[in-house]
Amino acid sequence: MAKGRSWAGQIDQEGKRGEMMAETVNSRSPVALITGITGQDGSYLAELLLEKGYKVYGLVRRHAVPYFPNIRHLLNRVVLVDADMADFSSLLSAVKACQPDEIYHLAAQSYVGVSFTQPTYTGDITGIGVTRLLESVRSVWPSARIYNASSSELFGGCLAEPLNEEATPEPISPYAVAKLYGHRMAQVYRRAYGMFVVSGILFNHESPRRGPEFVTRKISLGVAKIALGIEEKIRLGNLDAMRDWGYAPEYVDAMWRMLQAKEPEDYVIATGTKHSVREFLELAFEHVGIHDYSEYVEIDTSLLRPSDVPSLRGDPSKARTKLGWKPTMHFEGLVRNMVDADLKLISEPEQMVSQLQSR
Ligand code: NAP
Ligand code: G4F
Repeated sequence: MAKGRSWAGQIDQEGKRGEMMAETVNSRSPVALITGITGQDGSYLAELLLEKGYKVYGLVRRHAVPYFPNIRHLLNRVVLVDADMADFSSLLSAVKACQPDEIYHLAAQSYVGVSFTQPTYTGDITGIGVTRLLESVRSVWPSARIYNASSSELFGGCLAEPLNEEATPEPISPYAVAKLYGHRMAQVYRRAYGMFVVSGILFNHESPRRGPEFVTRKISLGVAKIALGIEEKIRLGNLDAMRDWGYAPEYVDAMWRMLQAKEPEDYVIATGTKHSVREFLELAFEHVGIHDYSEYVEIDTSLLRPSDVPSLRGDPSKARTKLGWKPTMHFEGLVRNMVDADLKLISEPEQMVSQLQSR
């Protein structure tokens, strides 16, 4: 395999350039390694890269019961590699074995709430994990282009909106501090070693593959269960929090575009609009014909965070101008899409059972 293969260059509005290059210039498929392939973003990204003709490796940690619902439909099309973000030697071996052109680093303890109860674990996996990966790549395969999953949580304490790449980070959770550390280390490896490392500062993005503890999926699942008479209530915390919610499949396309750009730069990816948890809740219930949700929702104070980000809204202008990226899914469509998917999932329980797969 030739070292330093690259698709560098400007891409057009439709992102066609990479596809064309794959067909006409590269004699063999580009190779991608995805950490966090079993998660929401990893699964959509794997689909996107397979469509574009990549050979896709996915890094997975050991599970007592391997259960990969998000990628079960891809298991015969991707190669899974065992490694853990806590373990440097396994990451080194993975990078050496795959020799990827592009690495998408998505693995993390990604739940903000848990970062308050597991702050050192979150620092280790979500923060130091980035350095373990960067150092592995620098040691054995430095030509790889690396995407690092940064986060709008960096700006949790910022009051001015919309937030762009120039905003000064003000993290207010252990998760956000860990992400800021990873974000800064990515910049250090870019500057110090000339590596092609970019961070995507992604605002919240959701889908039917979102983990069930995150508020949007918790609501879509809860509403579907209530509509089908399986449950009576949803327990929630802060309904006033506002987020800039986009659609995950569109956000993984932005990740890919960042790695096709000429220069490694960091980008904000967001819709530029925001809504409250309460609005999400109202729309989700409306969608199943319930016009007053109050009897179905209980506020559980144990779900309130020690410090909660009140509001986030991003400015994706740079990504639009330089990457030709723009979101198309609107908030109402996202809510309906998630509720419909969960109504279907719960109505067809055999689907859930068949998701228990061994590798
Ligand atoms: P997710 O669904 O929670 O997926 C996290 C992935 O990380 C899973 O594949 C998980 O594997 C893996 N992982 C966790 N700990 C690991 C470890 N010790 N070693 C190896 N793999 C490990 O997250 P997501 O929503 O797809 O987000 C992807 C990335 O973007 C994350 O870094 C997240 O923090 C960041 N981010 C997400 C959003 C968002 O709104 N979704 C916004 C900004 C940034 P298991 O299946 O084994 O648990
Ligand atoms: O859905 P959430 O848990 O997402 P949060 O905290 O915004 O984090 C997500 O987005 C970040 C990007 O901004 C990512 F970096 C991160 O990895 C993750 O993907 O909570 C959203 C809001 C919070 O204010 C929370 O307090 O919803 C509020 N909320 C209210 N009740 C709840 C609940 N959140 C959860 N998870 N569960 C509730 O019952």
